[in-house]
Amino acid sequence: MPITETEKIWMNGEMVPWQDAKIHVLTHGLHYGSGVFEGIRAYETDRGPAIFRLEDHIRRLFSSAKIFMMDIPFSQDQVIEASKSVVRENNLESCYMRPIVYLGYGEMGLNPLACEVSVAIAAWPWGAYLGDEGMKNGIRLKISSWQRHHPNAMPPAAKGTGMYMNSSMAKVEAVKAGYDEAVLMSAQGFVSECTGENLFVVRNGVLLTPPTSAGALEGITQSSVIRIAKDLGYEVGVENLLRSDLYTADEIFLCGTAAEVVPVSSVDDRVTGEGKPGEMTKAIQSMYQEAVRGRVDRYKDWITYVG
Ligand code: PPE
Repeated sequence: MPITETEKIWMNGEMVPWQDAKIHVLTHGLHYGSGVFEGIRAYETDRGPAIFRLEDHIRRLFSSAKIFMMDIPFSQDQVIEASKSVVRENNLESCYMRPIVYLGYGEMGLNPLACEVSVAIAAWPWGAYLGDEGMKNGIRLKISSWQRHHPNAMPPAAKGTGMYMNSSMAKVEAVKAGYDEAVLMSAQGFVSECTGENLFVVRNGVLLTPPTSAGALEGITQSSVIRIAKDLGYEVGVENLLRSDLYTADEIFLCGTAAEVVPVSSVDDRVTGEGKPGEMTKAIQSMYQEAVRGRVDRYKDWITYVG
């Protein structure tokens, strides 16, 4: 999806004009994928722009960095304040935000410990990640021939930049085969997640999602969906799912910050339920859209106003 340029990007403590936010070609992160990042959305509310679950995203950014032994030279509070200022200074009503921590220029080779750690935060307006049509009528999934990372090969709990080569290969395979998105299985044979989204299945009226031990990111949207679903009175379980569970599910949807809540219409050409978004999916999708815009009192703790 194309990027819409905004005015300024926060880099290592300073606001830099968009065009000047550059790095050297020998940056460690470019060669070895040594970085961690977050994807965050801000939404228009009746009190101006608000960032959804900002503190939780920044906490995960720091956890990811800890896993890879990257010492972020700012406090979590500083990164939170910087994130708010990026939305403010670019006069954005709503946007997608991309904080990234990466090993910089100056050292080469596989031992990263001497590398300087850089931090940047960009923000730009971004539409429906899997398309408006998919949001409304559902998308077509294909199970990938690529597996999700084994937890002892790459840590699923971390959002490491280099880890996304795996997602990209799965995405390309699915798109070239005529599907919208790929589902990755774990090395142990269980359903893990999609290339940039967690996955939920409805079976016998119960909402189920795979655990992190199946290689899935501990999604922040996933946890929002679990809370919303329970508040709507649905039964929710976190458990391993088999490939066949996807073929026979009554409803399936994906969720993530960029994607939001997206219905699935088929998996490997097996039509999901009636082939159109199911009741639970629609109820959760619409409550999520209200919650992110600060319109639901019980979810106000998820909202950080930037003003
Ligand atoms: N799994 C993966 C692999 C993943 O990348 C994401 C987010 C999720 C699950 C959902 O996590 P959360 O956003 O906390 O609910 N993917 C981000 C990046 C997408 C992209 O770079 O493209 C996102 O949604 O921002």
